[in-house]
Amino acid sequence: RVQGMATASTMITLAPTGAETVKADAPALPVTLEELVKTAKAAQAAGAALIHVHIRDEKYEPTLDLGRLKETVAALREETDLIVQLSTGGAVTDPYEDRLRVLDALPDSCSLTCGTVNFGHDVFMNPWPFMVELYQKTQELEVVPEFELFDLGHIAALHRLLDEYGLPYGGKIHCDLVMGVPGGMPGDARTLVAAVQALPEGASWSATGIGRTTLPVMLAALSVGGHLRVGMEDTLTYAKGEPVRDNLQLVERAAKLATLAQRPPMPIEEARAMLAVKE
Ligand code: KMH
Ligand code: ZN
Repeated sequence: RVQGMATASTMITLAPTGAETVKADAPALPVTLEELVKTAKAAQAAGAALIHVHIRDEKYEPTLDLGRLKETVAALREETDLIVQLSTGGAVTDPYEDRLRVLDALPDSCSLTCGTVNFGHDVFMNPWPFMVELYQKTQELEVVPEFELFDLGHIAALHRLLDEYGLPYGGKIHCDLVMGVPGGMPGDARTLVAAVQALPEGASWSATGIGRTTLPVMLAALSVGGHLRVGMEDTLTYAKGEPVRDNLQLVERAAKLATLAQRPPMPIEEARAMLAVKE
């Protein structure tokens, strides 16, 4: 039995915005609160259960402004039933203090990357002491972390984190394999299987493949029993030579493939129970 196997349904996560894409290059990228809420509602209707959120300022630049984050969490809770996950990764230029402060917006969940990784021409910094501080803050504030794993070494760091600091709030372990980042693990089936076999016993997991690895990773994850993350944070090309129309197109494709795989989209209440987010 492969680790984390055997859920009958597929939790679909939408990562609609990210911190890297410029609005002018992808006009459908949701960068205002209104655009984000509209995107979130459509995604929920199409089968998404969780939204991974990065926000932008009035110039559409990435920001970790606490006031805006709180406003975003409140609006998403008001207008949707989605599990709200804030990114603590931010942009590669964001200082650690700002990334820690994200948790004060009290989302249901937050991302927690388990190690430093080359990130294209940049470096996404996640040194051990920062990981520990962030993890302890999730435990204090009762926010469920999603462990972002860009490389196999990050899985070893996750084991160490759990061994030394105990289980996350809620007692469940949920991971996301982020594959195909230039500098991280490749987005292919054999790497996915190796990563899944190394996960902690009983962990749930989703996978996303960046850029052209989107489809191979999605199909491999479905066949091995994983959950899916999709969205314009990770993919701007729908098919060769065809730009993504919008986030909804990506959620709809994920829902369709999951249904074809006999693992239809997971209802939000089931996803809340799987992650053990605070009620
Ligand atoms: N934007 C990347 C540097 C996360 O959201 O936690 C980090 C990232 C991961 O997107
Ligand atoms: Zn992110």
